[in-house]
Amino acid sequence: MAGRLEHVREFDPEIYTAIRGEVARQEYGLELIASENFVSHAVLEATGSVLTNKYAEGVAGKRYYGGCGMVDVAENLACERAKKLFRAEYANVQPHSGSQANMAVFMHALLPGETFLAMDLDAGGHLTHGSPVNFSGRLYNAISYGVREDDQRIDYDEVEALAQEYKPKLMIAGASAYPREIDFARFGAIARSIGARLMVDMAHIAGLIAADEHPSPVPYADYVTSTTHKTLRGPRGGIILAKAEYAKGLDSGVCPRIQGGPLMHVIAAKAVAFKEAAGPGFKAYQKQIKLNAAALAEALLSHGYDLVSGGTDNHLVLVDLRAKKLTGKIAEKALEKAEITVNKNKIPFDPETPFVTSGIRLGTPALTSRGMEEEQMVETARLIDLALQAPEDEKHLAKVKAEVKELTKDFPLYADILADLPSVA
Ligand code: DSN
Repeated sequence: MAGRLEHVREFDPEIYTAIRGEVARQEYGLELIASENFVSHAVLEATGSVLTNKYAEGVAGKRYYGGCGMVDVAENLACERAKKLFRAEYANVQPHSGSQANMAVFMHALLPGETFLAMDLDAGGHLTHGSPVNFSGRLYNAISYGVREDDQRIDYDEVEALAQEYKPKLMIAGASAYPREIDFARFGAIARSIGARLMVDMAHIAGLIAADEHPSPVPYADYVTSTTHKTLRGPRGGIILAKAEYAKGLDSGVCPRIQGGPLMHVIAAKAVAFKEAAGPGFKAYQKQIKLNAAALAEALLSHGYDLVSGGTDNHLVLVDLRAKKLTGKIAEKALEKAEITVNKNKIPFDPETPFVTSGIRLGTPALTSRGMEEEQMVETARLIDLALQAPEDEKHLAKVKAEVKELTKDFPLYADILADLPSVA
């Protein structure tokens, strides 16, 4: 947030109070949602800029509206930086979200009713990878692969067999709740063997990939989609990377097929985030995210928690709560009362519904952004365990919350912003 919000405070105290309360929540809580992060002040300023006022349908240099000179500068910088960061031939930085990025690729690669193969949401995939309640499952013929029951890892032989059986036109790799490295080379080989195109949705691990902390899908995939706000630590939004030959088709896949005017303030903020990701410190940051996830996993194991696949290779840990006789729903609620924010999450072969679940998903990008290291992950695991020992005891959870606040005080995040935001009576 650029500035002191004095205009919002004066004009709309209710919204001001909600924003101030959220700054305080982020400052004094332990944020463990694996898909969230804390952006820099530079990204916040660009997101809050007057670029929000500009309509710019089309692409830089070829717009449907006048006055696009400055936003063209921003969009060109964002595209060039994204291509360089991920060593890609083409980038489109206009998708408003990861779902829009995926939808634009579907528009380009498939006709309604055609077949694609992707990871089941229940096994760790994503809503837009063929869930029957999503456009992807409603408009196209979605075939799913899962993980093995014994080690909860992707079974590449099963993927290959399904590819051979159904001959999908498009294959999708990528997940939103999978704690292990994904073998994009293997996916590429399977896709090529059946003449399918490969889309990789790298949203969760884009930051790791930018820092070479996870193998890149770019050499193997026809399309790579991502959000910009997870490990990558940019503003909320999506991008598409691809081979140059798909440029024209993907540009129109985004606009006019699924979007009109792009969000130019967000595109400028994406450019800032890509510059940060190419700069000094980002590699060490991504390395620390992984070290922190490994430390959190080990500490949770030592407290007797079961982890899906036994651990983690990336930024997230999926906890199977069944041995603790807890559900994801109960755990999420109890932890929230202690200002530890997680999301309930299905585990593979989960007997519970998505509203209850047997698991919680934890990620370390946000805590790492505020400077926490392995020692604080051990402490975080202790606080999680402490809260979950009495998940319905309000007094107990209030005590844990006080400990959480103490821990966060040593790792200021937006303390300067909060100091500039007086509470309204
Ligand atoms: N909602 C995101 C996540 O939490 O993984 C995926 O879009």
